[in-house]
Amino acid sequence: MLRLSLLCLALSSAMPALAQEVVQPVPAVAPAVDPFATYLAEVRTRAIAQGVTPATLDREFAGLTLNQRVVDLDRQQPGNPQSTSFSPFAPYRAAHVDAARIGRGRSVYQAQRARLAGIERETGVPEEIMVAIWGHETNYGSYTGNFDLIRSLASLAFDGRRRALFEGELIAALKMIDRGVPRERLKGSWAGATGNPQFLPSIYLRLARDGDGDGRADIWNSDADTLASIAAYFVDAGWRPGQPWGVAVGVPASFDRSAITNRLVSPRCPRVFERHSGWRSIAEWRALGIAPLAGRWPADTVQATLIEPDGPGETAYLITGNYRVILDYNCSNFYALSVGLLADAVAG
Ligand SMILES: [Ca+2]
Repeated sequence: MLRLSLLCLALSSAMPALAQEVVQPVPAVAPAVDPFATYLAEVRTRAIAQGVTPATLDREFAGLTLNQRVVDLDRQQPGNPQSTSFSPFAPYRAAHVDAARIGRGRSVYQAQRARLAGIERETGVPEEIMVAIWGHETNYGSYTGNFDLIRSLASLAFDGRRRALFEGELIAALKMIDRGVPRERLKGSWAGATGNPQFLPSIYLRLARDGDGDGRADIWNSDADTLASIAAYFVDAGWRPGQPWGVAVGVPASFDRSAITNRLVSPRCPRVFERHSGWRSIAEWRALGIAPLAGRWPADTVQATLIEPDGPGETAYLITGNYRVILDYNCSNFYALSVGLLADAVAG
């Protein structure tokens, strides 16, 4: 009831002409207007314009309150473009590509082998890459997040630091409910990612797939739907079948890094891309003295950039266009390297 009255207040404040027609004594103290409820009333209008049903909005916004915790978590996100130092990759790798995650990945790989092979035949996305994404996102489905998505996204949109992003995702989540996804299934990370592959709602609407043929894309409970959806994401992001994500390489001590500098500034997560060298073919890298440490050496014509995540003298990687597809899933060099290395370990 309290929520309903606040919503009415918000609505009336947005419609002064209507309010004037109601003859009421002026209260001595102006009633407190809940800015969150006012904002939800604005979102309601925009969501209806995008096709969300009023009944869904009435039901899902009733009693909705701001979750200050997700706002605090969002504000703790790193955002220091002035800093020029980078933390080393090795400790991250030790924590994320550990024996437990590799072992569990191999079990999943074996258990899902027929299904994975079928999806790879159809999409060109390697079996072990699908497994590694699943492993990285939710430890193969063992934790998918428990935040109520509607509340988190509404809170983050209201906070406004990235309003366009989060309001769009809030409206996409409401569309999911209109499509029949129950609200109680819409749980996830504080930032709105949900299910085994941790898709944002807009990604779900665009790319979630029904892999087991029951007519629903159930990325929360169905392994088949989860893997088919991850593959659909990779196809959409431009995965090139037959190319590795990258290879571990050794760099000669005398290597002249000034000759391979990348002078382009990426419009998208520039801090991630500025750590990559310029592009060269594998044949050119070989001519420069770069040597593979193990595994497959891509074909001579494949284009790759060099990244030295632990600095000179440590293991480096030649990374291909497919590495950038992994970055599309989550724009972090540590994430993409770990996914690639976990995939190699699972398949190896
Ligand atoms: Ca299904």
